Amino acid sequence: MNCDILTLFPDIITAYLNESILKRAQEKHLLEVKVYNIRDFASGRHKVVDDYPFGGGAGMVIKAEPLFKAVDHLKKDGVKRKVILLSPQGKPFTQTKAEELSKETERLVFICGRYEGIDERVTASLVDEEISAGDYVLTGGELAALIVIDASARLIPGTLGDARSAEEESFSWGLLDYPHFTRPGEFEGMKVPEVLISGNHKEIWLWRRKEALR
Ligand code: 4H7
Repeated sequence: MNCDILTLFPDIITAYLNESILKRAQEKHLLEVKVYNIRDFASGRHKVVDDYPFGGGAGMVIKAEPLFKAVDHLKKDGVKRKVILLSPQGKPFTQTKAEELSKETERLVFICGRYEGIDERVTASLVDEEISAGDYVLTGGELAALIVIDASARLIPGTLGDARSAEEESFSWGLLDYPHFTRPGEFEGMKVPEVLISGNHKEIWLWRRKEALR
């Protein structure tokens, strides 16, 4: 997976991506993420990225120009890219979509909006796909982009350290998980189910499936 992220708050993105599983995926070159500050593509001495919307209304909107310039800059290498906007209007993100993106060979550009949103001409002429992380409003698109990248990248073969966790995740109980227990076998009077302590592999497997579907 190859991603370019356009944001006004690059630190939010790097803070999350430079930890744990996603950090390792990048080290293994299974995931490549480049983060760009939209402000670096704004013109003028003050590098203004937002403006009042035509027709009034509360708040500011990200201007079209810096976003077009940023995408133009990325496309200078002649490589085709799919431009994705994270927005509450987008198509709801699902595990199926994550699987699709994990196999995507085209480079992906994620645009993270802020303020009241972005100039509609960006959505209309620059954006190929609009995705929503869920039916709620966020302060910015950064959290939504991280959700989409996190859920997708962990499905790239080789990303999860333990091959078994990838296998178990894609197992027949689908998105459902079963309860997990760690030592001690009894904690403040609460016991680990007997089958997990003394059961054989098949019994444990049946118990987990039953619990996942409960
Ligand atoms: C694009 C357009 C994604 C991005 C508008 C982004 C929820 C999601 C944003 C907006 C997002 C999601 C700006 C409209 C903030 C609302 C208060 C950024 N919110 N916003 N306004 N569900 N916000 O994926």
